[in-house]
Amino acid sequence: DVAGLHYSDLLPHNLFGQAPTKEFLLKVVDILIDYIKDVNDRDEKVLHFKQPEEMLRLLNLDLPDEGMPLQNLVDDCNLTLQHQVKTGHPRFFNQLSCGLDIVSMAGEWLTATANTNMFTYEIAPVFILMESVVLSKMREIIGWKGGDSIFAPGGSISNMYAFLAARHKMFPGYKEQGLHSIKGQLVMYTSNQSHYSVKSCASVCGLGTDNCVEVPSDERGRMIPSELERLILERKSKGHIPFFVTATAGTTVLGAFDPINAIADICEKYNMWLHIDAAWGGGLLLSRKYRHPRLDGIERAKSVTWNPHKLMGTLLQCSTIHFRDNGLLISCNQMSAEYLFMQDKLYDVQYDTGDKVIQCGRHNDVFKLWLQWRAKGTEGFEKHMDHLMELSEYMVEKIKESPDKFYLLLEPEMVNVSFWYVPKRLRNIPHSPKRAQLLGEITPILKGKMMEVGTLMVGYQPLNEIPNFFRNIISSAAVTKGDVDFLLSELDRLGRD
Ligand code: ABU
Repeated sequence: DVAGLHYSDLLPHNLFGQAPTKEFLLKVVDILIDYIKDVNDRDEKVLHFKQPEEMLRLLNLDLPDEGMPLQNLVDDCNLTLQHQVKTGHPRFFNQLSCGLDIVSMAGEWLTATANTNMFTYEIAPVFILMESVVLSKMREIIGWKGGDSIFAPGGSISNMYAFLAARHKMFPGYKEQGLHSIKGQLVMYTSNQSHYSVKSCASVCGLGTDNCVEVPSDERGRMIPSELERLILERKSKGHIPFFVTATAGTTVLGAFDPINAIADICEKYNMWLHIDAAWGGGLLLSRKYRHPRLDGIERAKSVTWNPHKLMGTLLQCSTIHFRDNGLLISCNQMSAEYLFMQDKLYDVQYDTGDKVIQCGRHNDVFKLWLQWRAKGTEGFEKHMDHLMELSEYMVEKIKESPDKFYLLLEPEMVNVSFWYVPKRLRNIPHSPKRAQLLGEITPILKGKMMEVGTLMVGYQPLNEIPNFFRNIISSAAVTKGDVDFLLSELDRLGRD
């Protein structure tokens, strides 16, 4: 019992604090283990939705002047998880990152306990070596020998690292002299289905969003290479400098794969840097069955973003950026802070990876992935990818078996299944833009019901001219065919007129 105990009773404040520290931590771990049990219990709800005002009334989030007893903290932990959406629940289909991999989670616990910063070998010797092993394995899977990589805080920042390295390689004077060293307007290209971080990078890095050209995509959401070439020539004719293309391997909404080889041919022709944003689809590199033809040609890119916290199920966050050439990251980002990256240390300072990045403090994102990889093996990841893809194929089949109740928007290339639920009153009438608009109006209403009932969660969004539709994601190892059956029947139950 921790009643009556306070922060000051714990280590390191209390020299004899081992027993109360253990007691407190075991109480917290009990809560975590209960939560893990609930996450995996299909009789438990995915969420207990409350409006923010009601949530604020239920919780006491005040920061007191005087510290509270440890029992209050244990209660806080309990209450926090009670109100958390169970993203690891087998009926959570809402986000690209979901599931709760137990080994990866254990890794995250250890990471928190080690509580180290990832800038120097000096203070993170084992984790720095692990990064090197894991990242070179990932580059080998991409199809490269050598190269360099780094863990970054999310796919958006990983994409930005690619942009920075590309600009540095092609315009090395930028680092010291800034924008004025480049005589002409730089232009970057990406498809109109790509992640918004690409456009954001144009804004943050001084190009302006007008110089991030959106290339049209085909009916399945894949960049049209002839359009890319047309738009490159259009800007060249204005004297601009097209230099960077981001192709997407697994778009956020449709899960589409841009045709990498055709895009690589164009990049080579015009001497442009090809970056692949495979934050979402990169996991399929681990599947011999599904990586082809989707990721064919990825080895021709100069940089690749790949987020293990998505398809691979590693705990958030775990994002990586890989470069075909070695030496670029350090040359681009090195600031040689003398207080951290001294050159006369006891060991080979090449292991001080912190000078390769634009941040200083860097979270340890490798251990949970390394531990998970040890547990599953590369073959285990391959089985996981094949399983997710097969389940998605099963869902598509089931949707096609009920064309009156569900409208499949397109044959997916990945685990994103895009569809409308069709209520009774809209069945048996031919599909038309008007009917699509009505289905689009129903979608958020149905999502609202889903959240109020709490039995499942599926995301929705509009896409260009397409009104709101459901985007179902199967990227959690917890999902079974039974859960897919439940999802469709529950949607039908909630969607009854
Ligand atoms: N970075 C894209 C994540 C979007 C999603 O989970 O839906």
